[in-house]
Amino acid sequence: MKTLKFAGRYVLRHWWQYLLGILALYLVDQVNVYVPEYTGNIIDGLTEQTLTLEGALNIVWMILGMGAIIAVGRFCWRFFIFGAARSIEKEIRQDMYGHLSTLSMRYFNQHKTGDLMAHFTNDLMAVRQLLGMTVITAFDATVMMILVLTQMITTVDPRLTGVSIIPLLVIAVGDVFYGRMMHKRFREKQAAFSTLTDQVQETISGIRVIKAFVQERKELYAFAKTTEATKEKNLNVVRLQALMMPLMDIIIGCSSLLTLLYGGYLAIHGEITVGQFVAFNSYIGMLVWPMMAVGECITSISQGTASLGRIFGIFKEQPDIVDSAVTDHSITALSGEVRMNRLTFAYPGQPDVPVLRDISVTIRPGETLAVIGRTGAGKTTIPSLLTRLYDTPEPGMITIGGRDVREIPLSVLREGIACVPQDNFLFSDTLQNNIAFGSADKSLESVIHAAELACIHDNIAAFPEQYQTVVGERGVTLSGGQKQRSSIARALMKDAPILILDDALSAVDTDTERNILDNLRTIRGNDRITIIIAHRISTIQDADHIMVLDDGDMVEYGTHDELIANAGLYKSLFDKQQLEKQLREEHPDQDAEGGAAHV
Ligand code: DCP
Ligand code: MG
Repeated sequence: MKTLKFAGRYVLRHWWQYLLGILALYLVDQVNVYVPEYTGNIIDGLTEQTLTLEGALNIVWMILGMGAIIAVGRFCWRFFIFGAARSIEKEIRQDMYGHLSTLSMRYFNQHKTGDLMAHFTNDLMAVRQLLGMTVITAFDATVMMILVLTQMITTVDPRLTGVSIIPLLVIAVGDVFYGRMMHKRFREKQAAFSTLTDQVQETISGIRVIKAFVQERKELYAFAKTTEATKEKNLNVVRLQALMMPLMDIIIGCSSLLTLLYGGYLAIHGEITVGQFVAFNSYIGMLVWPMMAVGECITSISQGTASLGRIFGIFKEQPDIVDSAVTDHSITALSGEVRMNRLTFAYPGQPDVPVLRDISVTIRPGETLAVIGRTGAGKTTIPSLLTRLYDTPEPGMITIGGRDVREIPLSVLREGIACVPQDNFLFSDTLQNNIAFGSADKSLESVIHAAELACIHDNIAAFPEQYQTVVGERGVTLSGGQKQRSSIARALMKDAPILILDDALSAVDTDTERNILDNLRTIRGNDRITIIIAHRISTIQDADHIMVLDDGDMVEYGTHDELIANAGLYKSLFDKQQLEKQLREEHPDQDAEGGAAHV
């Protein structure tokens, strides 16, 4: 019911288009039913030899005029109703996109990208079909049926009408069953098609892995199986259609036969004229499609409403993390110290597995906090909580300038934090646009400045198209380190009070890393906060505070020297990495990329 209300809102906005379209449709139908009558009149006039040339011409002109009205009317109903359906499709798509982008990370973790894409393609198409073609078919079939039957009964003969439509009723009833069967097979066909696209998409995205593991042949076999299954499902649909067509012809044939026999009998006995007999045959022909349309409408309505329901499901979904009653809109910028206060957190869905436990630290403006720890220790969870991709279980666990993060307007919070995420992402766009993404100042000078600080300028300057080089799927492919440094440049463009680098230097060699860190120290000054997450000690040893995380617990905290003296986990990581560095220096040819980094 709510789904219908939801669709109704969009339809009502276009009510006048529907009204005009339906009027045009009615006009076409109305005129259409008169054509056989006039043709019949000509025939009767000819057989009875009462028709003068002038009279015939008049009728011809009438028929031509009707043809013109039908042509214009057909244009109008298509234009108005299809136009409205296309507009509604566009509006729903736009609203859906807007709504989707407000939803929280939890939603995207729980839904497959492929399914979300299907809402934008298949489901919207079914809705457009429902609001366009089905509206037309349903209305047209009903009106046509009523008009033609009335015409048959009043201008020809009620008995003949009764006899000849019996086979056509069989079509209407059979169509309902046909519709059901078709619906099922059609769904299977669509599902098979989804599987096929999924597989192609995975193969293309994972082509590097497939090649590296020499799995091309195996993938080919798997694909052959899927295409075979898809073909089979398609054939199921075709078989049903193929069976239906001749059956339909037989039934229509029966109807014509009955008309011929009984109508002929009536004509011979002078109860109807030859002209009426001919007109009646035309009417029978005109009844076929409204009968067939019944099944079509049922199928399309069931598909359309199912799709509407799925689309409405997205709109029902509410973002978890929004500004609320506690938000203080007088806060317009981030300032002051960042404090974690007995921070404990578990991801939604696994509330019994805390990934951070009882973490308390304070970072004052001008300071750098480093976070180090084994993979899965909970490092990335800290920036996720700070930017409120997830909420802390209790207020006060993370404060900025003494205010809980929930009290700070979401846009102020996120604009105040420049983050280089671990899975850095570049759009299929020019490097200039990628680096300026999210910044008000998009000028080339500022972009170059940020790129210089992130030590990526020389690389970019060496590309033939420099900052206009398009990266990503349709452009050049950057190396891992180049991508990381472009992402750092993007974050530096923002010049935010809080900067977070999440493992953002892992693919950068140690000399470049040193340069970038030196640049950071200069530009961050003594009023901004920097948080660096890393696996490599060289990245973080100069930080003011180093937090060592181990499976969600802060096992050590202090400066590099303090932690070395402490002889704990940090010291053992340090020793291990020193050893690896030594080995590398002794055998430089074995490992040129400096891959010792991961602890
Ligand atoms: N986790 C989860 N759901 C998420 C993200 C993470 O359940 N959406 C789990 C996986 C890990 C734990 O939380 O067990 C900590 O994840 P982090 O991403 O915080 O771990 P790190 O950043 O420390 O790991 P890495 O060094 O590999 O980046
Ligand atoms: Mg991480």
